[in-house]
Parts: sequence; structure tokens; C-alpha cells
Amino acid sequence: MNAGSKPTDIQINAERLWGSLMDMAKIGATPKGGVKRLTLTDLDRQGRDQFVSWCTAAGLAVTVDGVGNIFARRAGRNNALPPVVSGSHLDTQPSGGRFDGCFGVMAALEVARTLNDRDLQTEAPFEVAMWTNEEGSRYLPVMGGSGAFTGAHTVEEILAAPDLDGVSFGDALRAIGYAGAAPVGGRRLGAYFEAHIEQGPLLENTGNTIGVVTGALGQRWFEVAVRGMDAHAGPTPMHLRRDALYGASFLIQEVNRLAKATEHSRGTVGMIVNRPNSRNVVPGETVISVDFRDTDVFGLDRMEQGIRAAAQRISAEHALEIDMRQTVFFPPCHFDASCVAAVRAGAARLGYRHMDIVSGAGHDAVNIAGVAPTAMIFVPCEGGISHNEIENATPEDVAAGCNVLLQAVLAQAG
Ligand code: HGY
Ligand code: MN
Ligand code: MN
Repeated sequence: MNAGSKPTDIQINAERLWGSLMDMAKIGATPKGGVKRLTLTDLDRQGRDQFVSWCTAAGLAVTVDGVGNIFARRAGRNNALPPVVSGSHLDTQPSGGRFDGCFGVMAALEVARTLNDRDLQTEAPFEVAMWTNEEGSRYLPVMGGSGAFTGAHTVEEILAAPDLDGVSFGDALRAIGYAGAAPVGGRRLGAYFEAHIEQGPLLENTGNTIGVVTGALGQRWFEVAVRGMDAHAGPTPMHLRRDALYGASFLIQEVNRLAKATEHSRGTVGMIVNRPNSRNVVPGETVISVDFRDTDVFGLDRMEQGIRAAAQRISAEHALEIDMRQTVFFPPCHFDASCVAAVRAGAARLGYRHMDIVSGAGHDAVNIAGVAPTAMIFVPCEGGISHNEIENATPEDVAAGCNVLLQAVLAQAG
């Protein structure tokens, strides 16, 4: 920076950022204005290709690792230093929106583009990251790409995971041409920042533009299989039935009762597979997902114990077998104080109203926080709505979030 200039003199190009967001949203656009770009599908490939071509056009060196994570690197003055990294994900929920994940990837790309415009070289290298399968909708575990990078999951485990049609992660990754040669993880990051929409109502309700994210709720997910007996819906008397779906309905009630017991606990049954799912057959097998979240592990333990006790009762009362398998566990996450301070200072310097906030959603930053100093920047989304095709944010708010990201990156990358 030339003498006399202040860090806040450098501002991102808000039109270019919004344009990239809207262009990316065209890939997998849905009639209701959302985006369906499930991980490792051909639409994901198109989104990845678009992202890689923008990175290449910005002069970034692109590498892809063995689980499809993409890193676009901008050299610093001292390339022996571990890079400052920023990014998020491009995969969406089946009924996703235009901003969840994509905003963080486009914001990080816009930081690189702005540094190019100003011909600014940071001390440490800067990398834009796109993590594979953050959403965990098609493949478990959720946040699998960043989890493989940090060693929370083995590459073999990630590649072997099957989707509901039995297609493995590895086969789907190879089919879209993103089974990269770069090793997965095993390298230090100087710091990691992720910009994201809040996906909740707090910022909007309090009139804040920036959320200084101090951490994230802990999460514990289960797959629960309820097994009874297929039977004819007509001749089978009610008292002789072993109805798996009926049994699962009590579990769903209990998940909600447990989660409503405290103000910071969450419980969701989001997925159900019912077999044989025929109108006139008493269901013999029902599999449900359970997603518990809380600010502390004791809260997660309380809900787990509660649902296990309920499963025992329901199993006995309705002659059903109930198997519960834990599929995801993230302890409550606390981000790095110096990175959080860099975000807060950036928001203050730029004059944006801001507040500290804990993320109810999981993010790749939750994984990366285990291996590098990490923090996140939230911007409001309309009505706090997300994981919904009507998810919306304003050009002003995403530009504000991206400007804070730029300030935080400059503070950490030198
Ligand atoms: O589940 C989550 O919190 C994130 O959207 N994957
Ligand atoms: Mn997300
Ligand atoms: Mn999401």
C-alpha cells in the first residue's frame, strides 16, 4: 500500500461480486429462484468448472486434492509462509438457495480479484478454497471434504461412502473429473476465514450488517432404523401389527420434545426412508435421520440419552427393533480469538453495525478450526430463511461481508 493510504481505502468491487454470485446461481437454477447443485453431480461439475475458469482468469494457481477440494493460490512475497485461506462450498441442498456456500467462495475470489486490481502483494500467500460436500445431503459425513483435509475422516472413508442409489463418493468424484492428484491435507494454513449468510434471523432482527462469528453449536447426528413386519393393510388386525412407520412417529415426537426443552437446543428429523412405502402395506422398515445441536456437549448427551430411552420404550411397546447409529459428531466450536478480533476490527473500521454471534449451522470452518486459526463473517439473509429456494440477501450486505473479509485477510496475511 502506498504511503498515507489506509487499509479501508481498499474496497472490493461490489458489482463484480454480485455478478459472479448471480452467474453461479444460474447453474442448477430452480423455478422458484433457488439452486439445486447436489455434490458430485454434473451440475456440481459445471459449477466447479466455472469457478476454476474464474480463478485461472485471475491468475491463481489451481490444485485439486484427492476428495475434490479445490485450492486457488495467489503468491505472496514470502511463499514459505503457510497461506491465509478463505472459501466455503459450492454444493447445495436439494432445495437450496443462491447464497449458502456460494457467497463464501465468491467473496474469497473477489478478495483475490481486488488484490489483483490494486496490484497488492500480501506477505503470506492467499488461497481461495472450495470444499467438497459441505451439505451432507447426498453423502455422509456432512462437511466431508474439509473433514478429510483436517484428518477428521480418512480419505478412504470419504471415497467409500454410498449415496441412496449405492453410487460411491469416489465413483461420483471420478465421473465429474475432480478426483485430484494433490494430497488431502497434511499442510499448515496460516489462518482461515469463511464468509457466509447467517441462515437465521438474528442479524436482520437486530439491524446488524455483520455477524462476528465466535463459534458454532455442537452437533450429533444419528441414523435410526426401525424394523417391524410388512403386512397387508386389510386383513391384518391392528393389535397384531409391527408397524415401523407408526413406531418412528413416536421417535419424531420425542426428538422435538427433547429439543424444545431448552432455548439453545435444536432437534430435527429431516430425512425419512420408508419401506416398502406402498399405500396398502404396513411398513416393515423406516429409517429416519436425527440432527441434534446444542451449545454444550451436556445438552447433546441429554438429548441422546432421551432418544435412546424412548427407543427402548417404543421397541417394547410396539414389538419393533430399533437400531441407532451415530453418523456425525462435532463438539461446540470456539473460533480463534485473534481471527475473531480481526473480523470485529474490520467491521468497526468500515463502520458496519456488527454483533458477536454463535453459528447454529455447521460450516467447513468448524472443521478447519481444528487445525488452523479460524473465524467467520456472517451477513443477514432475508427473514433468516435458508436451506430454502427463496433464500435471499442484498448486494449491499454481501459487499459489506466481503469488505470485512478483505480487511481480515489483509490483517492476517500482512
Ligand atoms: O447442517 C449444517 O449446519 C450445514 O448446513 N451443513
Ligand atoms: Mn453452507
Ligand atoms: Mn447449508
